[in-house]
Amino acid sequence: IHPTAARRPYPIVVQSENTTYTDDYITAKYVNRGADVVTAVDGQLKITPSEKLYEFRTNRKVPKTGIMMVGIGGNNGTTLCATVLANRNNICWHTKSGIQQPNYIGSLLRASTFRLGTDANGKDVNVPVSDVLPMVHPNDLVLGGWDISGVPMDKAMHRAQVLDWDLQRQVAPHMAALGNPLPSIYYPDFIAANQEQRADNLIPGADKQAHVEHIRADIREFKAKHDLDSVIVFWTANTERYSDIIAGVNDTADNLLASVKASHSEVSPSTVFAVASILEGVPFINGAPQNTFVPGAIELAERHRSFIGGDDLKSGQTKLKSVLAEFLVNAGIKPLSIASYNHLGNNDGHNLSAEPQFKSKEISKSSVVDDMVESNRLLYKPGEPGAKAKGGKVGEHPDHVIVIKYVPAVGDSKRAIDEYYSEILCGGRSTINIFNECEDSLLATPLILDLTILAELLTRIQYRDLAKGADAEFEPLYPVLSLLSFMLKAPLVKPGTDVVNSLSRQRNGLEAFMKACIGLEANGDLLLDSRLW
Ligand code: NAI
Ligand code: DG6
Repeated sequence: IHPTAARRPYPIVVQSENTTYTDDYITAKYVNRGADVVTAVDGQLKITPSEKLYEFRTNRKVPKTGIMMVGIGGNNGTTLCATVLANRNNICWHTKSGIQQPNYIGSLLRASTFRLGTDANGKDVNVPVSDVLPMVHPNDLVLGGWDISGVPMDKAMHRAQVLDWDLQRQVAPHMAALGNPLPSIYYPDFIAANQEQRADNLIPGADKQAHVEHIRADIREFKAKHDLDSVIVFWTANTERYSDIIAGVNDTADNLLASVKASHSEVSPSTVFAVASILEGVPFINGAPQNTFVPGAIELAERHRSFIGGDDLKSGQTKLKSVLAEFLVNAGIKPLSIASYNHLGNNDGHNLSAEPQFKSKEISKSSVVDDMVESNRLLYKPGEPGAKAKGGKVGEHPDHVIVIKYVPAVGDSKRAIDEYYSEILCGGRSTINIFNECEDSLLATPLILDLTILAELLTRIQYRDLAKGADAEFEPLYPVLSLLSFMLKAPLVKPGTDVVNSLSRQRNGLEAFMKACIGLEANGDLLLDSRLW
């Protein structure tokens, strides 16, 4: 534990027979209430309320945790390291408006709250999300990772041009102490050709099996060197092109492992990192949009009960879209088209100026309104039975266009314009235009921290189904961590289950889960006290 990061004792006690505390665990019984719906022949919906009793058990020992970022020398990687180091060392810096303190604004865990209940006066009591269950403090994360660019971390931070100069100046010695990024793997076909000049820090050879072994050894060495209990591997490297899904190549775990052995050309660097992490039993999170988690990778994670999460950080334009589209559709207003444009001038923008990499980003940015449309077939006509899918979708859908342009002059400061063109009462039209300007990496960094800290927490939570008896074994959660969806553009979910894109539903889901782990009900907005005599 770093000396500046003195930690408070865990601040919450739930007084209920359903919640028990030992030195090692918080254990809570939880009734999962739902409703089973059957449509009868006459179209009537027959609904039966359902209840299932679970027990959740959270290991209270917060482990010494490291984050290994793939792409640590990029804008997100260096911004994350510098801001964590600034917070840890309490570095304040001069800006043109005064002295700035370090903080974690933008982090759901560190800068937002959950409502726990009401006090004796009926007033809401809200606590920081990070107080609800024992979790790693970002200041305590041990930082490391790989980059195909060998530029030392202090110089890489200068190259990124994200942070104020006075912060860079003060944090530079701490950044330099992190050393150089570990060499990484580079298969030129997967990222834009314009990235080639960065690639000077490479693990030699083209043998993908040897690359998996190399990455696994790096993870083990990092763990041993820093005496870590836990490591999270995080892909914040360049967006790759999509991998083709080919039967016999990457469709099953065994085929994927065989393809790694054969150094098949469709196995991407990010999938190599995912396979290495899964085999090493450390969580792997994909912060970029490409299909790292080919079906074989998901099956491999299931087989090894190793945690994975993705895809693509949801930092600005898409986050707003997951709120606005939901607002319109839930208000009974019908978006006819959503046109989203943005330009940026950082290295991410440079890489995305190549068509195959743009395509990956276009896919992750496009899917975000699908479930909202699907939930309201009053506004959007459903597909006729047997109708063919159009653009992968059945039924009526708004036009949805994504444009990204590379404009070097604006650097990391992304400018995004969105037009929501909707149908309102009796043929009327409404147009909402949004202009959004922000430092991209300053929005992305808190998301990477949240994802890392939540992923670690979720490895410490086990559950048992009490319908199987009072002595049923505790099991880990399902490996695909859909609870991370709030921070991700195209959330990866358990195959066969629905993706939730609505930002508020994603947040409510996480809140309900964390509360279930301490034996509390999810926040309802029934607010009977304010509605009854
Ligand atoms: P960046 O281009 O500044 O950094 C990426 C780094 O990855 C570079 O230093 C590059 O040398 C390195 N790299 C490329 N291939 C590698 C490999 N195989 N192994 C190790 N290192 C490799 O990009 P930035 O802005 O940091 O973004 C990182 C990723 O996160 C991109 O894929 C981007 O699309 C995604 N993203 C970024 C967001 C943001 O707001 N900055 C938000 C959402 C997603
Ligand atoms: C251009 O869109 C660059 C991208 O990497 C985005 O900045 C990033 O994916 C964040 O996207 P959004 O839509 O959440 O702002």
